[in-house]
Amino acid sequence: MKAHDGMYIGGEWRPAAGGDTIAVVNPVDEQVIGHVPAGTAEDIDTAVRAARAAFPGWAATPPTERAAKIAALRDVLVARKDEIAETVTAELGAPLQFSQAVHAGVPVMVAGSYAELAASHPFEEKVGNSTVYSEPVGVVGAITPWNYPLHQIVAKVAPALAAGCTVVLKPAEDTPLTAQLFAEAVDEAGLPAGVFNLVTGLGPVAGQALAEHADVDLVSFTGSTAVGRQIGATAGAAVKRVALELGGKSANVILPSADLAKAVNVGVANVMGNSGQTCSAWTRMLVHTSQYDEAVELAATAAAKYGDRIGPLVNAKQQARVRGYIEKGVEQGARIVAGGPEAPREQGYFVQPTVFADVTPDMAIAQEEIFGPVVSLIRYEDEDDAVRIANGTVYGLAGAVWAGEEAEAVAFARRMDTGQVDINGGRFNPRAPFGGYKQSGVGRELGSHGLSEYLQTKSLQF
Ligand code: TXE
Repeated sequence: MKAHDGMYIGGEWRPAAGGDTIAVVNPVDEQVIGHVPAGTAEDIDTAVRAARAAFPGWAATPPTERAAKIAALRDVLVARKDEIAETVTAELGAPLQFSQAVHAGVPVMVAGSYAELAASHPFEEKVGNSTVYSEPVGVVGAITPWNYPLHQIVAKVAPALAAGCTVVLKPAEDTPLTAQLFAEAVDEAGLPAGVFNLVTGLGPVAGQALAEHADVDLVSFTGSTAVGRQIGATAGAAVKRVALELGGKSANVILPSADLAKAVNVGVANVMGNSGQTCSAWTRMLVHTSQYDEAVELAATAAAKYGDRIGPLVNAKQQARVRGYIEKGVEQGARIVAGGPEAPREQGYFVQPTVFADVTPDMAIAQEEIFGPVVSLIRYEDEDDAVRIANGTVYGLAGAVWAGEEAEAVAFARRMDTGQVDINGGRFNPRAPFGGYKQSGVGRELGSHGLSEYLQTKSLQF
């Protein structure tokens, strides 16, 4: 079990300077399951100072030694995976099996990939008559959301550490217990004091203080577009590096040659996983007009099977937001074929797995990120029409294409304005860059592209 309930700064556990705490709630039964410190600007400043003090030593640590520490961190995440899964389930509400496989499993893959990349990355390269050094950017302020509590942390902290940066993390206030577990893992792995620091607290207080801190060299943020815009503006004014991973409205394009039943079933599963709280979820299913009615039936049947098998949303605000979108869909003329806006249980922040038919591209449910278990089926006339619809939102984070032949799907995917596309289902690759075109964000996470975010280059000419 997690041993600490404080913040982790400079290798020590402590309460917030102001002494306040935030309650953590289990979204299944709405019971308070713990309290964490409500950090303020003062705590952020203490943590940034600790990270700054640790920076020269960590930056000068040979990459292979940094790699060994990240590998040790991965090993602790493996050893404590049951605890991680239970903690995510307690504060996010995800079914335990999903927490074990995804919430605890994926961060191990990502940490493992950065242990390898830290050891193999060319931090020094000869380019003609120059030597190019990749050097760490400095102190990183990482602000993470609650939807994948540990993955979001590891996807920022592991590459930052691999690069030689030091970090101050402000995790989401809904899921801070997982972040405390992560800090324990860092401590257990033997990372030097101050290399990683955790400040729990509210977004507009601790998060904003971190984003605005003059001695933070790079802010890496994942969350809502509204906050991302603000953080980008602050970073722009200070001329500092920023990485933003924001919302999505990804298209799942089913071409007529595809295995329709498989594409629809996997497509529905993709949205229902994590109760739809996934920025890359394929929330718009694009189906050729000749197969539309059949796809609607398949999707309705698939969604109905989820009934009780999905977890709640993270909090009452998200539940209200998603139910509001379902009502708006009906108002704007879309047809519910599974689920609906009514809450399925009296207790907990549950929303019914919902499928909309007769969705047109201009509707709010086809344009805006809902972040719940809601999938919209949109019909297209021909391939050009499908491309127009797929690209017709302000977002461009992910997507999927299904076709009889891979080459046909690839040709379509190349026409999509989006950062990642799964071909005939795809498989997660921790080394594949992940990030957005258009308003889905700036920068990439994962793999060597993710590592580069935390590096700056210096070239010496001879
Ligand atoms: O996000 P917030 P919310 C989208 C999704 C969701 C919506 C709202 O559509 O429905 O955003 O979610 C911190 N300065 N995504 O309200 O507020 C906050 O404490 C600095 C997509 O939960 O953006 C938390 O740590 N930081 C997404 C983090 O920002 C601030 C994942 C995210 O919270 C801050 C989550 C401020 N002023 C939501 N205000 C994805 N891309 O995966 C808040 N924060």
